Parts: sequence; structure tokens; C-alpha cells
Amino acid sequence: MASMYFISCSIPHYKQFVARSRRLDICKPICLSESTSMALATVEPLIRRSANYEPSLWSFHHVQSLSSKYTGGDYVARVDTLKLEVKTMIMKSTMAQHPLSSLELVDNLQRLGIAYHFEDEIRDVLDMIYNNYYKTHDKWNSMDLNLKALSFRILRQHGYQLSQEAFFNFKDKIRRMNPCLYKDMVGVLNLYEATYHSFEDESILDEARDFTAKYLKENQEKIDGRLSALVGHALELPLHWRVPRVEAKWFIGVYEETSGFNPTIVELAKLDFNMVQAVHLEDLKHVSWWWNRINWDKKLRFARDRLVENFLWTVGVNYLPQFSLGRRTLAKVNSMVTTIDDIYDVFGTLNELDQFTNVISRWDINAAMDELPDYMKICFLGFYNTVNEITYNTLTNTGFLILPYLKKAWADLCKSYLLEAQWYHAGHTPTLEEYLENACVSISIPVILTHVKFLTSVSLTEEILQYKERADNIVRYSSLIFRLADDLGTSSDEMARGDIPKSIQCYMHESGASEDDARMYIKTLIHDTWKKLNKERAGGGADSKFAREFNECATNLARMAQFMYSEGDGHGRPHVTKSHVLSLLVNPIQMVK
Ligand code: 0FV
Ligand code: MN
Ligand code: MN
Ligand code: MN
Ligand code: MN
Repeated sequence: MASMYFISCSIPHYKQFVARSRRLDICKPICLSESTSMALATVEPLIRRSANYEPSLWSFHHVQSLSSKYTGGDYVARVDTLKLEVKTMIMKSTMAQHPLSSLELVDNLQRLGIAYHFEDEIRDVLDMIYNNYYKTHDKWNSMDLNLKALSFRILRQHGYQLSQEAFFNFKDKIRRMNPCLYKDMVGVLNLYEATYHSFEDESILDEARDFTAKYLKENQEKIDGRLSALVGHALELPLHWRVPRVEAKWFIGVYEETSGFNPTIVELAKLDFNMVQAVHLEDLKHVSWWWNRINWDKKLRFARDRLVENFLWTVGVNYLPQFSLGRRTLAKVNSMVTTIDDIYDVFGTLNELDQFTNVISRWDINAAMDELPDYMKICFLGFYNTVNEITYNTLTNTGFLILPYLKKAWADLCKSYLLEAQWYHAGHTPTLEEYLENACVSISIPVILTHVKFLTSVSLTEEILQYKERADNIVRYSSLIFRLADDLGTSSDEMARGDIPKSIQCYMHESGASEDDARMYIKTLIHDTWKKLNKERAGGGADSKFAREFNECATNLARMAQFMYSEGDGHGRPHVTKSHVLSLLVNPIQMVK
């Protein structure tokens, strides 16, 4: 438990500050951490909250000591050989006109995390299925349920336009099936997975999801161990909602146990995982230098020290080796967001927060150094330098001057934080709608995705402008899923330490629902938002490379939130996330079983 202390802080305009603070009645009796008790002064009592966050599990020296042997020319040469073999496999299967084996191959490559090596070949397979089967109604109608479901899922995932009518008679088909037959259960499983690509108002797919979920649950014990594991995994969370890098780690182990697995594919998947992990380690060590230099873990001790967890988020967002600069930048962005969020939620007084929001909105370094209290000077200057450095990197790498976009996104974030702080101090409980309007900004996804826009392969600012309307919608849906998942995972701790009512509490307040019912309601909102996101993702067949990459990062953020908050506050509580850090960032996969 936090202990109680009274402190004030050594700021230049202290008297004026205290006077204003008093007017705003900010001094509520709240808890303080021991670290803040150092700065005791005598003028006036000033009380600050503490979250009592646990320290980091990953020291600078520990991070710097991590290394991987999976670098260098021999591994690259081996991967090139394996890639050629797999390319030949895909081409042979396409030429044999055997759509099921082509699609199963694509599905496996995607789940194993190595599809990015075969983008062109996969595009050819999907074009072939779409043009030769989907568009030829007779062939499409005569496909069995399994092939149709698998085609539907993978084609929709890649933005092809298909109608849900494909499954109008799914119940008759499933009723004629035998759950003890491997092939039939796989068909139902594939239909279940396909339904998570639905849009709003696709009632056939809604019904198919409920029906297949029930069928899979009821028949799970009739099937063999491996298929049963796959079914259990799917019922826990559908493939479409899973973080690709996490799924790859899990699926590599499962695929290897499958009868008829392909040893070339297994070797490539393992080797690629380990080589990409070596790239991630270099990225992590790089940002760990930055975090050490900025020194916030020592100077702003009230805030979460979560560099490694912040980096883990970026691996979830985009694990591809060519996205190194993106991961390095986003890890800094996430770390700054985490610290600034703690200033607004936990440590700052309302008056200080007002000043901080003001200087951020004006982007005024001189005012910041004149007006802010010392701890905020450290935060502002570190933040200002880092954003300028990011701007400089983009300017010299691409020629785009992104500072105006970054300034606006960060100012909007701080304004949304300030509104929450004002609600907190006023004891205001907003309606769920009023809360979410602001909370979709305060979740920080708009800031993160503003940075992402300039970290993908964009070659012209026109590309970004042309895509603006759909990108705005995608940002909104990704933010909403993230916010709702964050509230499900973190609001218990937040209520305990003192915070505004989050979505669960707002809904309980306005509807009179119990907490359990409110949580169920929030989960249905998440599900509905996924349908809107799906529709927006599938909005245009000929999207640019930029649009595809941006959509994928935005979707992965939503997936990552559902992953990180599935066992509570995986961001705030480092022990919850430790095993994932070890599994994804530290431990390579054994090459030979
Ligand atoms: C969540 O913390 C948090 F720190 C976020 C969303 C910022 C970092 C973002 C990424 C790592 C993607 P918390 O639950 O305290 O956020 P709220 O908004 O609920 O205060
Ligand atoms: Mn340090
Ligand atoms: Mn917070
Ligand atoms: Mn907050
Ligand atoms: Mn939260």
C-alpha cells in the first residue's frame, strides 16, 4: 500500500503556484510514494498520488548484455536457399490447379510468420482463386464448405470483395457432417475463423459464428489431440484477433507436430524467427541507450519504467526486419506516452497539468523552461528533443517535414489528458458516449498512428492525403478497441489508486448494470468495432503499399491491446508480461527438436 506524505516541490514561482493550486482546490487527501518524499519543503502541504508501480525487471545492463548468434552471411545464404524451395512449392501447387493445397500452404506461411517473403507468389494464388473460382459461380457454388470458408477468410483478409451469401445454407451442410472426421471438423473450424472477417449487418456470418462456436465446443472431445489444441486455441481467441508475431511463435511448435508437415517450411520458419529476433534485439539495445540517456527512470521516479514492455508493443505492431526505424521510433513514442500519462493521471496537480498542456499546445520551449516546475522541465525538454530528433530523421530520410502533424497529435493527446484530470478533480462521471469521445484520443493511438504514417513505405505525401478519410476511420476503430481492452484490463487497478470512471464504470453508472454485465457489454462493443474495422480495411481492392502497411499496423495495435490486457494490466505490471518478453525477445527457437 502507498503511504501518506505531504510535500511541495521546488519550483521558481512557488507562492503563486500554491495560491493558484488552492483556488483550484487540488489538494485532495491522496497517497504518495516514498520516492517523492525526498523533496520535502515547508511552505504549504501539497499532496500527490502514487501508483506504486513496480520497478522495471530489465535494467540497462541486462538489456545491453542480450545477444543472438543468428546474424551473418551463412544464415542469410541458408534462408535464401529455403525461400527458393518454398517459392517453387507455391508455384507447383498453383499450376496443379489444386486450390485447397495452395490455400493451406498460404495459410500456414501466414501463421508461421514467413508470408512476407512470398508476397508476389501469394498474390498470384489469391488472384487465381478469386478469378477462376469466386467469379465463376458454378465452381464457387460447388466448392465444399472447408474450401469455401478458407478461401473466404484469406481473400477477405487481403481486401478482395466477397459476399456472405457464400454461406447461406451452412446449417444444412454442417448437419450432414460427422464431427469425428478430421476433414469435417477442420471445415467447421475454418468457417468459424472466417466469420471474424464479417462486416456489420452480415447476419449469415453472425449466425454462422454462434453456430460453429457451439458445434466446436460440443464436439471438441471427439477429436484428436492436435486438432483439439487448434480448436481450443481458436475458441479462446480467433486467428483474426491474434498478434501475428505471438501466433507465429505458438504455431511453429504446433505445425511441427502435424503429420505431413514440410521440413523445409519448418526450418525456414524457425531460422527466420531467430534471425528477425536478432534484429529486434539490436533495436531494443538501441532504444535502451536513449532511455538511459534521457534518464527519466531516475528523474521521474513516480512514472512507469517500462522500456522493454514499450518495445514489445512495437514488435506486435510490425515485426518485419525492414521496420527497424519504425520500432525504434515507436518505442520512444510509447515510453513518452506512458510517462506523460502518469504525470496527468497520478503525479501532476491540476494547475501544473494546465501549464503543461498550454506549453505543449504552443510548442513553446522558452515558456516551458520559464514556467514549468522542475520535474516537468525535465519531461518537456526530453520530450521536445526526442520529437525534434524524430522530425529530423524523417526530414533527412524522406524529405517530409512532419513536425506540424506531430505537434498537433501530441497537443490533442495532452488536451484529452487534461479533460480527464479536470473530470477527476470535479468528481464528474461522464456518459459512456462522452467518455469514449475523449478516451479514444487519450488512449494515445492517434499519436502512435500519426508517427506510423511516416514510418511505412510512403513515397508521396499525396498518398497519405488521398487515404485520409479511410485512415481516420481506421484510427478511430483501432483506438476504440484499444481503449475498451485497456479499460477491461486496467480499470480495477485505476479505481483502486484513484482515477476517473472508465468505460465499465460509466456504463454501470448510466445503465445500472452490474460490473460483470458491464464487462460483457464492453466486449460486445469490441466485437462490433472489429466489424467496422474489417469493412474499412476491405474498402478498396487496389490499395497502395502504404495503405496496406498502415492498416496492418493499426489492426495489430488493436490485437496487441487484446493480448497485453488479457491477463490484467500487462503494461503496468511487468510480471504479467515477463514470459512474453522472454518468449518473443530473448529466447530463440531451438532449431533441432
Ligand atoms: C496504458 O496505460 C498506456 F500506458 C498507454 C496506452 C500508453 C502507452 C501506449 C502504448 C504502449 C501502445 P493506462 O492504462 O494508464 O492508460 P489510461 O489512458 O487508461 O490512463
Ligand atoms: Mn537511467
Ligand atoms: Mn493512466
Ligand atoms: Mn490516462
Ligand atoms: Mn487504463
